[in-house]
Amino acid sequence: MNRMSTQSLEQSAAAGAEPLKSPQISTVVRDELQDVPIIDVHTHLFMPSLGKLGLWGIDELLTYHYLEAEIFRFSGIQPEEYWRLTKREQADLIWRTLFLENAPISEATRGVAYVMRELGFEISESGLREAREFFAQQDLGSHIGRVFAMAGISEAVMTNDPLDPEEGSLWEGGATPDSRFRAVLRLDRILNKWDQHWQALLAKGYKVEQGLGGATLAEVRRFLADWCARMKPVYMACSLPDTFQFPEESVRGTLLQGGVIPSCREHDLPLSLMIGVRYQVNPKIRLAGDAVGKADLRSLEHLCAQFPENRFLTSVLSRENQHELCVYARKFANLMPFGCWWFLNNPSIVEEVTRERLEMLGASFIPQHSDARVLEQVIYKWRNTRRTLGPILTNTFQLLAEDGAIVTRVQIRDTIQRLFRTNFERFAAPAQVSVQKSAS
Ligand code: HDL
Ligand code: ZN
Repeated sequence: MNRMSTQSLEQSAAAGAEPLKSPQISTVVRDELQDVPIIDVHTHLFMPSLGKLGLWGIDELLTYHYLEAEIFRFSGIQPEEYWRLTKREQADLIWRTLFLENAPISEATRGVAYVMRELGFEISESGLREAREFFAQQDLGSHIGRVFAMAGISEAVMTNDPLDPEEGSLWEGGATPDSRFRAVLRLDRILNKWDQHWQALLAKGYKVEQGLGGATLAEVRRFLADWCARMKPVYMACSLPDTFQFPEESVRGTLLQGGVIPSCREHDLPLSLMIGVRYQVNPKIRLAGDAVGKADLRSLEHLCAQFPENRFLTSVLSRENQHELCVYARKFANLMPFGCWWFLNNPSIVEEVTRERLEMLGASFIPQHSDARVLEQVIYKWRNTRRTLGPILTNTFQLLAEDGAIVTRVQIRDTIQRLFRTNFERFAAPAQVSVQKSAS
């Protein structure tokens, strides 16, 4: 390695360009991961002006559908009986059963235990009471700031449903934007449940027909244009079943081809496809009742190949689909894999998926999103992501150093910035996502 003069070494050290020795790499990776202001590219959080849609506080944390799935395994309570309880009674039951009577060792229970500890509360009867008192005194605006700072995120990307009667009317009434939140035009009701929702568009003055005849596709594009103007989304999105096919002679196939995909091009927006859900395999447990299925990703291949001008931000739910998603991302630059979604967001799987993505895609993917439904979940979901990815990125750079390249703090910082910020900023609607200079 060429010797640098002492002075230039000091200059380069200050600038982070000094070659790192292998043992230094883990500390640099940990620090840069800690410092990066992450963009959380998919959540179910809401900006304050969307009111009660935004969930926060200990009773919402405890009645998260991930924990509801677990309570039915530990407690003898039947779903029908559980749903008759009040939210507080549900939270009391979950707290007692999953946190006091049993060790909170699952990913979702341990996460709430971490949030409680970070906020200064014990895992005890009194801890729950004190937490409730704390949350009752919080002002949401400043609480959001505190929670985002604790989680190390700068923005949360929302999931906004224009056909949800409550949310739609809030947007139509002029919901005040909040720079910490980005909007997303979520299209499940149009693409997956057209038969149940086409009349909502008709009622709003869009001349659509159930059979998609007449001016329907143009009117769907006009509906999307109106909502793009209202929400200024950073992408359009839809979750899709494991049986999703494209092309397909179907309502969804026609609406995608003639409505959503051209509209995304018109507005320079990616389309987020979240593929692999087996909806409501157990409807008795409601939101917790969805499962997973391996999808045929040739649908994705056809979309990326047929629409090279479109960008597809894609997460797949089945672990068995992850490797082929990486292969497809190598074939199509308009495909951006993101996140370890839902049943994948567990360290054992995040590690496998992230390693194969780094090996096959370098830093050209988005490693994670929180999918948070309750504000304070971002505290544990992003702490867990940093904890899981630290050793993986360290190993990646140690291998690079071992194989003869010079590794520097600047390189590590730039890689982490790309993974957790700039990949999204460049892929999403550039006009909407303020490309903030990364923290120096
Ligand atoms: O469709 C989605 O966006 C999924 O993330 C569902 O909301 C799912 O219920 C979920 O919360 N997964 O984490
Ligand atoms: Zn989600």
